[in-house]
Amino acid sequence: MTEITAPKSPVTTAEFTEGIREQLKYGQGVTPEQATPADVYVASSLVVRHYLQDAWFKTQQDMVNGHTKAVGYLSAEFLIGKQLRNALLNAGMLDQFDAAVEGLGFDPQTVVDSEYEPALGNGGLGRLAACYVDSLASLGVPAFGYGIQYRYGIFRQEFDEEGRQIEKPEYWLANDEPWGHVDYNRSQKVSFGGDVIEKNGKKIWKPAWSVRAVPVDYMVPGYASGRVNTLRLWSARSYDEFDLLTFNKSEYLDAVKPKVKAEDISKILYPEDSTPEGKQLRLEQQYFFVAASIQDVIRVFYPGQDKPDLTTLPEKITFQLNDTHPVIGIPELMRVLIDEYDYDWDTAWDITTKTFNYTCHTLLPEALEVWPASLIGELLPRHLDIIKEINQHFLDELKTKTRDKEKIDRMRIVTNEENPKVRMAYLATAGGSHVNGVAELHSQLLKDVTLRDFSDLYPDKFTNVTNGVTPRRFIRLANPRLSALITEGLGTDKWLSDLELLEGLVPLAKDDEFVKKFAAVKQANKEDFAAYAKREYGFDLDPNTMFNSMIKRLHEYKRQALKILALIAKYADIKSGKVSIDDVQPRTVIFGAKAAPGYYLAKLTIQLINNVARVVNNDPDIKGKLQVYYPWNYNVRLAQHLIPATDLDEQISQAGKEASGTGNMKFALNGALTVGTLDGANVEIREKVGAENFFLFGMTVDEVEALYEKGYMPAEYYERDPRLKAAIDMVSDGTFSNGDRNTYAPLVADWLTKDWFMTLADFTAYSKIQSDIEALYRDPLEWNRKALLNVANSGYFSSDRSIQDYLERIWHTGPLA
Ligand code: GFP
Repeated sequence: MTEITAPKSPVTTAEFTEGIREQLKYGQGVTPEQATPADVYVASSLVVRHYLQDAWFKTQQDMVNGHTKAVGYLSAEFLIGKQLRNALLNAGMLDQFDAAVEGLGFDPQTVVDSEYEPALGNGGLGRLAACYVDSLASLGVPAFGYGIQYRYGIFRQEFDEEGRQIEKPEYWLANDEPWGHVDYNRSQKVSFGGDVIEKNGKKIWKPAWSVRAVPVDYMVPGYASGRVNTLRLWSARSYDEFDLLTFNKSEYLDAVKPKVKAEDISKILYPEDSTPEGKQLRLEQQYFFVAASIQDVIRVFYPGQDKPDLTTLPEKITFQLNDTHPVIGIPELMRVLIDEYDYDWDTAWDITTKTFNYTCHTLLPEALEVWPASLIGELLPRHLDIIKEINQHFLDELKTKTRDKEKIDRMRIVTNEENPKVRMAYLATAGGSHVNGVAELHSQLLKDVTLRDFSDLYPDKFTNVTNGVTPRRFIRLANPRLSALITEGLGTDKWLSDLELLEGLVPLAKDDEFVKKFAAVKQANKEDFAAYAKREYGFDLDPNTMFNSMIKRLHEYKRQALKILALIAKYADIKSGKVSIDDVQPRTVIFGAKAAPGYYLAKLTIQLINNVARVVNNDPDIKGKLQVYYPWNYNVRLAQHLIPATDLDEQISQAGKEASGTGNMKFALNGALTVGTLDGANVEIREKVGAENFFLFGMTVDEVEALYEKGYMPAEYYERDPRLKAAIDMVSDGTFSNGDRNTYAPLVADWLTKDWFMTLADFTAYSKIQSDIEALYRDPLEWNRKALLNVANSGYFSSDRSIQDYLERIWHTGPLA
């Protein structure tokens, strides 16, 4: 018998129905007959919040009154995706919702689809933060996610007639947003600019202006844990509109900032930062949310205390810095402790270093933030003082650890040059207890290369936590058919909170009947996706072809260029008659990616992909055997539809550049096979699922390094491989630009003369592995057996396991009693 562990619902269908009726009447002001699906969506969301309210209170009370240290996850991005279905699942109300909504005459899916996706992140980093808050709540660990409620999230991507990316503002807050509770009564003041004066030997910061940070609270219900944590996203408001009666006059004088300028702070995710104003705005954002969060933590954990004993702070909370964006929190906590609560330097430093930890998500040196000291000085003069002092203390400490002067110089937090800079990753490493990378290989490279000097002198600070993804959203919600089959195979649905139970499916890979059921799930998902793509984009996908996806930020190191060049080479093979069309294994290639608005080569790559799609899809010689689609505006929703329908996924970054990847985990867990390099978490995925169930190709980290060392000449590869040459020539000769030879010239020039991420060097190996892929795909039973083994052996990649690792290795805390 199937054992069901799904959360018990706190609500019956009748109660849910009544709740919706009430909300429609008193909240939306409509009768069920007048209501639109969007009204029912808002009403249903509020019903869910209503039933979560008590658990939310209790979680907070237990957190504040108990002795379990909480986690404060500080992140500039939380790419949370749509909330309603996820909240229903975690709270155990899915069936009640479906029945209630149907009873009122609505289609549940249409209601759920009315939700506008909060686009509060860019890619993997932001989605990881969202998976982590889900897992923290599901494990019952008290936690806050702290970030920004951007009014405009990541831009909405469109393509113009030429296939170029157009960025449109993403005004996701245009409609009712029932999940975020705006709490004006718990706002915080955040100040900027001004000067530092000295009075009685004490430094005092006299800021020039302040903004009001208003918390917007999102409930984060755990799956079957009965716990509800908080995601607190700050929204910037002007004091211009503030109620003067309740606000101290003298304070108000420095508070005046025009509404527009103040509200700009939380207006947009990643403002363009090529100008000094853009840079300043980013720093304003970073300081804004960490300063508000630190004050908020003191408010929450030391309620009503004028002189709290903040030496206990590290017992109350541990702050995880998600990349360098929140690192300004380190000098901010020092400032609060020293200037506002009169602690001496050493005590403040002790508290600070015990409270912070830092996760690094990159290996690209340019992605480690470095701020001009002058900018910090202008915007946060007191913080610059403190950073300089941290730097000095740190250099003194280093002198006690090594005599290597060059090494000490390399490790400076504030560089020693005419226009000094502050290295935020170094500040985070010096100012926190632990530093972690996000996959084994990445953590090793952090120690060996990126932060080598630090790991030499502080080896104990360094650790690894391999990323993970939540099985609730990415299997149960995204792939209900597979979920049902897994539950059938295992005889329990406990795998949803203990994903390693998936191993129980391994023996079933020998059972042809089960493998066929698994194949039928994939086929049905492909048909669903084809229908979705038709509805949403007008595409005509053939579900009887291999679905081959590459979805991730568009970046040269991720090498979308490798994929498109291989595709063009295949097209050229067919056009030149080298390959007969009848021998071509039908394949549908699907891209999803946004490029940063100022990233020229990435945008040109998008244009190329769109035009390859246009030419190939319309070429009668191809007979539909090779199809390329690029659904615009890739987001969490599209990922949830596409991942379950994918046969083959691409993880083809240059070895040593992708910190981890999390898409790779989602695909493996949904039964796609991966073609990939030995990079990031691919290495661990391949170890777990078995080398025979993973298509490996390309140079290793050592080979890449050796080639850089030797002097990489991409043109040699172009000359050597005629297929590569044919593909690049086709890009140059105007085939994909209506005869214009200039369109892609900068891209081609870069490939032939620079090609920093060695796309050309890996091309031949990548092409070769395609025949293995196609041979296996011709044997559906074997393909699906391997795909099933990917699912069965990927349980390790649950974000619940990642959080367990953080608890043991870094946070040293656990679930509420
Ligand atoms: C970044 C890294 C990825 C990593 C995620 C989460 O994501 O390798 O998996 O952070 O740690 F690059 P992207 O912004 O590239 O998606």
